[in-house]
Amino acid sequence: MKKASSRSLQFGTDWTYAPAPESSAHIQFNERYGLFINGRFQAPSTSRYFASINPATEKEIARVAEAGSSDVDKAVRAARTAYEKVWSKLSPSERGKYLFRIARLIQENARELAIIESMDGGKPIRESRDIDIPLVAAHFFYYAGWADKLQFAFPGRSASPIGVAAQVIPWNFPLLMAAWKIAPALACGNTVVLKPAETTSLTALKLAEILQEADLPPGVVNIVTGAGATGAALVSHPGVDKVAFTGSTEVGKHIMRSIAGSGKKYTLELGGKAANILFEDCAVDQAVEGIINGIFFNQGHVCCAGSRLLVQEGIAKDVLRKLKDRISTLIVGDPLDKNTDIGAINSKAQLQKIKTLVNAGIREGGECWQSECEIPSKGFWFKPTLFTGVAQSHRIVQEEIFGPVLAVQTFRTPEEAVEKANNTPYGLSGGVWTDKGSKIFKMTSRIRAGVMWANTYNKFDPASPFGGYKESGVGREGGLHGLYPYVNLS
Ligand code: TAP
Repeated sequence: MKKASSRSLQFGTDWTYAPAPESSAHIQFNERYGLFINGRFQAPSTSRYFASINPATEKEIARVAEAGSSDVDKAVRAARTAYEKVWSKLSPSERGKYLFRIARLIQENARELAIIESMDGGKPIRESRDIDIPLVAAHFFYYAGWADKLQFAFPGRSASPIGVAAQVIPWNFPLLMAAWKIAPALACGNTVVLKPAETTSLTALKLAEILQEADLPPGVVNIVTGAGATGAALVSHPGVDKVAFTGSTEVGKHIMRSIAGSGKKYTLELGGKAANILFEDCAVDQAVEGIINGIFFNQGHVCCAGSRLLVQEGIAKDVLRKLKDRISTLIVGDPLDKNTDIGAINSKAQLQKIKTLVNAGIREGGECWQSECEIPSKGFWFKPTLFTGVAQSHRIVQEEIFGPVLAVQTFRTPEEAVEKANNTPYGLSGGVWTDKGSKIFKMTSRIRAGVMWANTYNKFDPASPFGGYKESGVGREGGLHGLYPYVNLS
């Protein structure tokens, strides 16, 4: 029995959960992974490999190839050949069959993929097992269904594929972001070169093995691993027809500049600073659970994380007390343990970024409160944190933190809540908690955000579109809307 933790204090007893780790004994990693080009793994022209480490232990899991510009060129050429000779010529129903096969193989390998995602990225196994991987399969199933029904997606118009798509993804939902990108591209008849994030390439490389098992024709999907320079070489390659990027606003702006005037189509899914808005008439306990899910889910490594809380003055005291009580029960630790609520921060650099912004929040006069939970001595961790007494101009209110840190402000009227919610450079998502349907419609129609949840938070479905306003991005992914970026319509 472990020593009483903050969780046990909450219940006034001296018990706590016994460890319940998911076994990783059966997971096999290669010592090193090559680039996946034209249907097979190959050594990079650079001869360089970088380490992919487990952020919970700081131990190396495997080494991953660093693609140079000639590798990127090779991958784009392979994708072009596959596009012209095979994929665009295949009947839509045959394309759909491949996607269904990939979806089923993802389901068959779900447990292994979930464990690798947690080991490589630091997210709790409960999330990778119950959210990430099921959604990955769901996206492939969903777009498999569209492959031979594009005439119904665009009635009265004719849809043709665009060509080669360059897709660059971040580290917070590694395999899910790959699925968001690859599935609609392939369903519409395009071929792909994907660049995963440097810290989380392993599930994309496992996906490459699944694509081999599915007998996907060589070159239809190519995966080039590496750092930012590899991504930059890919998006600016002249053989690319469409760029799909998910990541930070800073890199998104850089990409936009680098492809300006090239005629390439593009979608950019960027950062966010969402507000959860709690009205006095909301169901407070459910709302507190929603706030916890909105910001502490996946260590706050979520673009649409509810990193701001706007609470109506009359219930502010009660909500804060309940929030602190609930935060005190959250278990931070081993991502592979099924009891863990908050896993490891993805990298040392990200941990540093979180610390910098939290320190800025304290310097600017915010009142910082942290859970007293224990954290492991090795690895990258950040305790769930809450800021009160913050002003709209504070960095902690304006900037994306991408960590388990919540900034709390109060409001008196719906107008003030709308004003504050909209007053950041972002517009990706938000949440409204109230008993009144009319208030939900009034608020959601006035908040400039691509996704609004009402009396819930962080719910995803492949059939529903996702994307931002302002500096949160351009274009939509998911659902019927997610087909548009991958077709030319006539
Ligand atoms: P970034 O640093 O922007 O990296 C995203 C991807 O771009 C990575 O694969 C990165 O490679 C690559 N990259 C870096 N510099 C590049 C360049 N000059 N040209 C082309 N590619 C480049 O973001 P991140 O830190 O991985 O992810 C966190 C960000 O993603 C947050 O801002 C979050 O809000 C956003 N995000 C948005 C969404 C949606 S749907 N809006 C979803 C998830 C995440 P390396 O990793 O190897 O540097």
